[in-house]
Amino acid sequence: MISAVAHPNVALIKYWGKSHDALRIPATPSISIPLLALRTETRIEVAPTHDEITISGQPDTSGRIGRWLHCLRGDFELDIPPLAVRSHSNFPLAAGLASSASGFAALTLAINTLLDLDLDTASLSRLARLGSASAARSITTGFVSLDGQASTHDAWRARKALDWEDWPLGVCVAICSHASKAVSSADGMRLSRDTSPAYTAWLEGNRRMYARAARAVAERDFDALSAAARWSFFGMLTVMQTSDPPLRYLNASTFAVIQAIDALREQGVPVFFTCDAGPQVKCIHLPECAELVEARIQAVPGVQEVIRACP
Ligand code: 2P0
Repeated sequence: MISAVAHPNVALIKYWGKSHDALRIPATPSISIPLLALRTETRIEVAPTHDEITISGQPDTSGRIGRWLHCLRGDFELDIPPLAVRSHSNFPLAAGLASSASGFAALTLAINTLLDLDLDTASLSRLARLGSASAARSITTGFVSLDGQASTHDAWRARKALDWEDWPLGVCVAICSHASKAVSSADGMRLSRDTSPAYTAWLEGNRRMYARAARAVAERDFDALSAAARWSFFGMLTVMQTSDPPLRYLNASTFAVIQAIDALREQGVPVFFTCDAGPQVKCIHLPECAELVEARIQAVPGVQEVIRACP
């Protein structure tokens, strides 16, 4: 039996939209940081006849992992035997906390060990990306970029831009709902690409923000990173809200937390926020103001739980 662990990640520069659906090739590069207190552990062993997949003790009814394994065995010619896969996460699933990222990353790492593939980070991230594009960024920790110059599978891979130890930021997550999302990220992205009049401008602007954020990470410039992340979040939100029908992943508590964080920032506290395809708010801050940020978001009505995800 092989066991592997991966952490979900939160994108500061967002991926929202694909240039190739089946190969999960993003239409825009992204940069993420890990949520180190959140983890998915995946155990695998060879099964007698066919894949048996359970997620938190329940059979995987989505079929998503089975389809990914089928693709690796077929199109990518990996000699993967039938697998018994058991995956457990210590955080709510399908609520915008990137459980598919840590899930596919942990499974990719486990398969790499089981089959003695000895793949490097770039190759592992390409395989994980075929399951869920954000999983490519969970193959390693630290500040991780996912980019590629062309619309080809090989070009799009993750790489570590900076070790976490070199700039260990604080991350607090405000859980604003435990409900599963109504529209999957993949369906939401397709809808945005097909219907949002803001989509092309989003792709162009987000590429510029990616370059700025990469520079900010290299220079450890918190204000510059915050500004790029803010643009990326609101750019993605604009595309979601101008999709037809509009994609509504956030709730009233989400917006209340956003206001609270903006108020702290106006008082000079080094903190910014971002959200994904779910109502949770990830608050990124310099380590010295962890208690202040945590207490402030805990006090927002409707916040159900606050998770200190880093350090
Ligand atoms: C991100 N999200 O960059 C963006 C921001 C959600 C909002 O990556 O279709 O589950 O499996 O590639 O990776 C969530 O999308 O979607 C995501 P697929 P995935 O983190």
